[in-house]
Amino acid sequence: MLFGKKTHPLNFEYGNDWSLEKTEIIVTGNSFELRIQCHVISDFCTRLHFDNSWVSDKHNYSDGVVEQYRTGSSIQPHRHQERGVFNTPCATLELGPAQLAIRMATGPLLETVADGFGCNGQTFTLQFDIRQSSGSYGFGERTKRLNKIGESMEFWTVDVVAVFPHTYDRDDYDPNYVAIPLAIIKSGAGYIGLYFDNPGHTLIDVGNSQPGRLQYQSTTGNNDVYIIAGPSLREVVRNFTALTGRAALPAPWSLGYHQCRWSYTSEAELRALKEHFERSDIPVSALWYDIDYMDGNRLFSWDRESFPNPAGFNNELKEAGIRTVAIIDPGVKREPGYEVYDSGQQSEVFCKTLSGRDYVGRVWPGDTVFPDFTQAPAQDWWADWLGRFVRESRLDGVWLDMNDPATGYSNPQDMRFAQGSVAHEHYHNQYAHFMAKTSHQAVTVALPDQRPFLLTRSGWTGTQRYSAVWTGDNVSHWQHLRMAIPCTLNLGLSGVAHSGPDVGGFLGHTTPELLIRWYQACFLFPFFRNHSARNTKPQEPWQFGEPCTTTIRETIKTRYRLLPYLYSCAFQHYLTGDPLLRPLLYEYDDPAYENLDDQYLLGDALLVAPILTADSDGPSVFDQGVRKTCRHVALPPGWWFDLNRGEWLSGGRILSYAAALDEVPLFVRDGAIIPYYSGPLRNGMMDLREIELHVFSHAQPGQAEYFIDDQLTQGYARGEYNTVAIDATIEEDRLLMTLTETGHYPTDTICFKPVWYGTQKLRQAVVTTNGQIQSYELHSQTRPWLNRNLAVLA
Ligand code: MIG
Repeated sequence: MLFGKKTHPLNFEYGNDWSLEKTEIIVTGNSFELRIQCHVISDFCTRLHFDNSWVSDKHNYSDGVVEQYRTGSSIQPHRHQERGVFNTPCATLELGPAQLAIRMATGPLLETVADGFGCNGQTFTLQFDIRQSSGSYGFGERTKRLNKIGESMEFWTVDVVAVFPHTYDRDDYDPNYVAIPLAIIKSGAGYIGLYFDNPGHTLIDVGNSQPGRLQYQSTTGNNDVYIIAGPSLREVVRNFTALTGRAALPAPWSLGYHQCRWSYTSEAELRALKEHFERSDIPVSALWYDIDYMDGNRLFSWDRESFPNPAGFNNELKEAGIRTVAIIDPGVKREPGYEVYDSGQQSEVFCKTLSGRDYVGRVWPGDTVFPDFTQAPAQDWWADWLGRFVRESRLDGVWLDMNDPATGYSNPQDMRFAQGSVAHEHYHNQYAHFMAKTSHQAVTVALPDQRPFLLTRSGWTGTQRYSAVWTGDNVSHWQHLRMAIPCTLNLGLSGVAHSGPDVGGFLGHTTPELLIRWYQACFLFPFFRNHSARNTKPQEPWQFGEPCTTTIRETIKTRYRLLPYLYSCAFQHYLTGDPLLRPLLYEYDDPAYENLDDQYLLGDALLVAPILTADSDGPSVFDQGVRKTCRHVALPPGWWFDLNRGEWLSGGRILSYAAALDEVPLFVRDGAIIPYYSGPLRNGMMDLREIELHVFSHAQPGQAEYFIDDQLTQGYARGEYNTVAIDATIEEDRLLMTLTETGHYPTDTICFKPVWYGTQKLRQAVVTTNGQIQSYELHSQTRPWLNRNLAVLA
């Protein structure tokens, strides 16, 4: 596959005539016929189907859209002047022989250029006029900036390091591990989502080769284009995640801090690691097994010399509040006599070549074969092996790697599906997706009524239904640290709400300053894991001694203190599709924020503006003998509480902010109520039945929503949870809080204690929980935030 090449717009042929049929508009060119149908998917979504006469396999292999939205009622077109028109609840679509105009019921209009769609054989293009557009987002996992205007992006999942070895320490490679062909376009006053549901090789050029023109191209298959209503960015994302699914609620431990390395190679090393965490007073929720736990890289095996009793050891860790996750690659060692291989071969579960041989790649175990996760026999076989392995080893989660799929020097195109009957390209981008889907099912069965935790490297639209994503092999470079923010933000806008980078950087050697800044930049990311490659400088939190260890410890602890908030953001994602991590644009639709990607919001209340440059790259200042690095912080309108200085700042402006090495510019919105855990911290063990409600109220009354469930089982999915509406106001010198719990979970299972951050001196707090009144005398105390103790009234 040659990346970076596309069909020149002048090499397409465009339609020159059109006619109407019952449920189709038929466009003809000299060399092709396009039959265009329109389906109402829901009130918020309309689908256009382009059936190209050159495409022989007309089946859409995509598993991106959830079942419920795959069928729709087809719409009859009518003639209006020179155009064929489809009227649907969310949009009116007007078609000419080569033009399409999309008029959203919510206002925005998107039109193609004069030669707007056409074909070159199987290759298909749609080209929109985006001269009026100043922002474009989504596109899944990407390098570079948040706003993709001016970029060209390909959708073909790759093992980045294997494909771009020489460009890899830069930040401009494309494609990436995950492929999600979603373009969110700001058009005039509103946003429109276009989801191109074609799992083959596609690309979207957003004004890169021709400014003002968005070009979509697909090289195989027919195209289903889902048009998704806004008009706000929030509504597009909510609607897109309704269409393609949302992440289930995570187990709280998976929202904790994770420690990984390629590789911890023995039980003794892991035990020492656990003891080091405890000795350093740094909580950790999970330790990870990279490939070296296996016996010769054979799946579902342990190197028994180094790991004599994995189940016993994993249980021992669990008792100390530490979970374990093991890496699972798809490649099965091609070795007659190895049970996993033999049984797979007998059941014919491996991908085949055109001639019907088992397709062979070359990865860690040597020659390897690859399960065909798209087919039921392989799904059952995998569920059996993986389920048994997870259960018997007492693992808590699985880490799916190399599923791009990485095949070494072996050409992946030779890998076919369904006993060789389906060409590679139909499932290439979905290999990881089906691996995640199958593994998710396996773990759900193996650990009944728990919450499966999976992490995958590659993925397709909708993979968030099964797994979290990490953004693959980054480098210990400042550029890669900066890139982590826009990349994670765009993943969130593309439906993948649970993701994060390797903290500290995977390849290359990190430095103390870079490591600290990386922890600070990512300590509130949905997935928070330090991971590094073999032969690199170790980068566990204590590796650089003091004062690094203390700074990192407090950063990690603050993550745990905010775990109830992270959990409620995850709950909100499950219910609405709102990502946990959001660009400012998500909450404040201001042109000033269209390109802003060096700061972000967690939920709608916390603003994080980390230091992303080395102090030596300045600008820096000396403040009372302490060296501080400066940056600009855009504070949206209203008042914000500065969690480093403990003071209220007025927003609607850009601040210059200086932060010492142990500081992260962190602000809370006026009117926010943040649930905070102030109990003891030991690894992943937290008793979340006692929660503090930190009320940040200056000019606005406080308001928030909290969710209560068992945090353990799938009960919430059956409706067993409560929503708590929280209000806070001031009356003279009293803080009045009202908590109203509704839902299908027992009430009063959690004790909420108020903590006050306002400017006013208060004497008392009166908390009314479901009608029960309790009052608290408020006394001055402190609460830890990063490396500061802030004075509060509690
Ligand atoms: O070829 O399992 O992205 O996180 O440590 C490298 C070893 C294979 C790539 C993953 C990385 C992991 C590594 N894997």
